[in-house]
Amino acid sequence: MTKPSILQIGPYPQWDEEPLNGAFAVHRYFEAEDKAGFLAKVGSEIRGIATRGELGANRAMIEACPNLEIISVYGVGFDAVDLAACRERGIRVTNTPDVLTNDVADLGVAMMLCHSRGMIGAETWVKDGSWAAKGLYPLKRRVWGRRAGVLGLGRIGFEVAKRLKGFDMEIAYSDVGPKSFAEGMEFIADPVKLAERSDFLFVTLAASADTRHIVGREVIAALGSEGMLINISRASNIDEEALLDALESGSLGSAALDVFEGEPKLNPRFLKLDNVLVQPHHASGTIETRKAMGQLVRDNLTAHFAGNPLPTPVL
Ligand code: 8YV
Repeated sequence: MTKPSILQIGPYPQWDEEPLNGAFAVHRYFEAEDKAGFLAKVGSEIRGIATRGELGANRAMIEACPNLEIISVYGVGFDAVDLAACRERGIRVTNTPDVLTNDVADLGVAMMLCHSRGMIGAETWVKDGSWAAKGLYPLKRRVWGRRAGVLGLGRIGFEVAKRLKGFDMEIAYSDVGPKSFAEGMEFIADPVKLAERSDFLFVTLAASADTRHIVGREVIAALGSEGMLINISRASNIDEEALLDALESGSLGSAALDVFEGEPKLNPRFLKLDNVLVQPHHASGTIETRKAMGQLVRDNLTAHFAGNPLPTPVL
């Protein structure tokens, strides 16, 4: 039996490459120098796309593959897949929810702790001899007992909130409506009001056209000069220009960010700031979780080509 042809949009760890190549005829898009030429050559063979959360598949790519049946996303976020183009042609879409939830929540909380307590600067203080030469490290801000806001109480937001309870924090959240499972958390519909009463604001919303720049100038101003913004969702949820302006002027206290517009290239303004903690979009980046994500990408493709129900369908 001939193996179904797959277009692979970005690299995966070796432990995924081997089984993927075993089960499918894999065309490595990310290695092609002339991407358009590559697509023109292999496009008609392609029945599946294996991509990554942040890379997705746009309309031009989907159109270049007239026999495409399924897009399997290595990530929970599918905002970079053109769903309208998929719907028009009945193309199935899958993602990798649940398996990454705890790791993403862990990194969000770790970023809050690390940044609030100034741990990166503190390490430099030790290693560059400042401790011995200058003495005590400047005092930083407490985490426990303060007020946290969670913008988007989905799977990841809920796990963030659960962890924050362990720090005796006062937790509130915004979502499309109150959630029955949000015990001990205050529901505040308006993100501006949520930011106003929060010391730490976690952005844990699934990104879509509707949530674009939901954290805009008003929310950032409401969080204020003592507040910290933590983003473990997608850059598009935040107005990055407004964020940079506020971090530069000090009207926002600080930010801890795992995602950026145009990543992996960052706006160079971020690199000059001491009040921002930057991370390379690795909230799901543990060996355990990435293995589970890779397995789910393959399980979805395998189920589709065997005519079985998809384990984690989006469309
Ligand atoms: C990436 C993610 O997919 O889950 C998501 O939506 O963005 C991440 O898990 C991951 O970095 C692999 O590319």
